[in-house]
Amino acid sequence: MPKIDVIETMIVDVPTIRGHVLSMATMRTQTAVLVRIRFSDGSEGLGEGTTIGGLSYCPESPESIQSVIETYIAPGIVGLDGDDINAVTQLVDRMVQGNRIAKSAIEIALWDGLGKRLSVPVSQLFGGAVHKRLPVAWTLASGNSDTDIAEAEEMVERGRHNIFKLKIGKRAVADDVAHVSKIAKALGERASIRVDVNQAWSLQDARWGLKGLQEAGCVLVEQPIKARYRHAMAELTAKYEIALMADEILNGPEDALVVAANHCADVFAVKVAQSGGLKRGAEVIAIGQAAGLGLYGGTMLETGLGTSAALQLFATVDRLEWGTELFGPLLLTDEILANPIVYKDFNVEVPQGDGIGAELDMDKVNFYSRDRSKTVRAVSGT
Ligand code: MUC
Ligand code: MG
Repeated sequence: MPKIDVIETMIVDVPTIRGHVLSMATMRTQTAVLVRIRFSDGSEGLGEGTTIGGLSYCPESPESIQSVIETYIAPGIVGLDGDDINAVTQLVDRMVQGNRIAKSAIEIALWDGLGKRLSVPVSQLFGGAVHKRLPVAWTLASGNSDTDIAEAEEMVERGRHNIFKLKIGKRAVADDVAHVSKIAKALGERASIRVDVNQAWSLQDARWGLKGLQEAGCVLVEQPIKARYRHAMAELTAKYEIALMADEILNGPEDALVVAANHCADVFAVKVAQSGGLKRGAEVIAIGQAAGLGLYGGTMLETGLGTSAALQLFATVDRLEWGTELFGPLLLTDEILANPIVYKDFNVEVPQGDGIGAELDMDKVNFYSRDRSKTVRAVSGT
């Protein structure tokens, strides 16, 4: 029995290639929490739990994710059988309320360890991959329309992306609509244009915003208003042709059920971390499929590690009608994987190795690591 022996966490701060201007924060660095589980048979599993913009996106921060793992999760699961992922995650759910990103980091490391021990990719453990590559969007968020157009032109030219998500919600609605319209006109038929408001609008703003966006040729709007305004989300979904995508409202299968049952969205942005792990992510997907909603492979702007894990799951999904946005590693100035994910022909390739298919470049990890790596050791008798 491969027991969970040692759980290590590391926080890495990696600069972004430019300021990433979101309605609630401007990112100049991405902070990822990496997890390594060492098992008693010598095998290892890697995981990642990452959020966006410190505490500005959701109630978990990189520091809370690390602290929850070290203080509450690790001591409770050290010594358990690493192959029994359901037993471990069900225990974690009883010990720890909420904190989905922390739970996800551990759960990914458990799947990675199991896949490596069985010499299969994690996608195989979820029934098998049906895609080798998936369409991948890029986010335009420089804060300037002309810079965004130049960036998008270059991406299209290089064959890297032709789906663009524009981050809006910081300016007045009319200015945002003008910004989107300018970019949509410049790119024309060569690209699909979507926006993410990250909850910044009031319902009144959203009524004008959605009208303007659909006239500008934008095909999808993500989380325009606060997640708690479910009825308003339903009103907007019913009233406009432009597809409405649920993001911050969607924290796991329970929320997915509520969103689907109340017609609060046309599309689910499925995020592994926000769902609480790969299995919970699969449950969100199943609810979306059962409700006839569109699916989109979302990101928390993870490094290549979390991105590889998400690819293992999304590769198993019949149809991701809206593609994915698994470009996280490309937003960073440096690569922390020894085997970087391949992006080409407007697609991201699904890593082929065992487990999640990602190996860390430890020199890079140590270089970007905060000066505080901790280890929780197994107690005797386990
Ligand atoms: C979000 O809210 O969807 C995903 C892509 C990106 O640029 O930011 C994230 C967060
Ligand atoms: Mg979003």
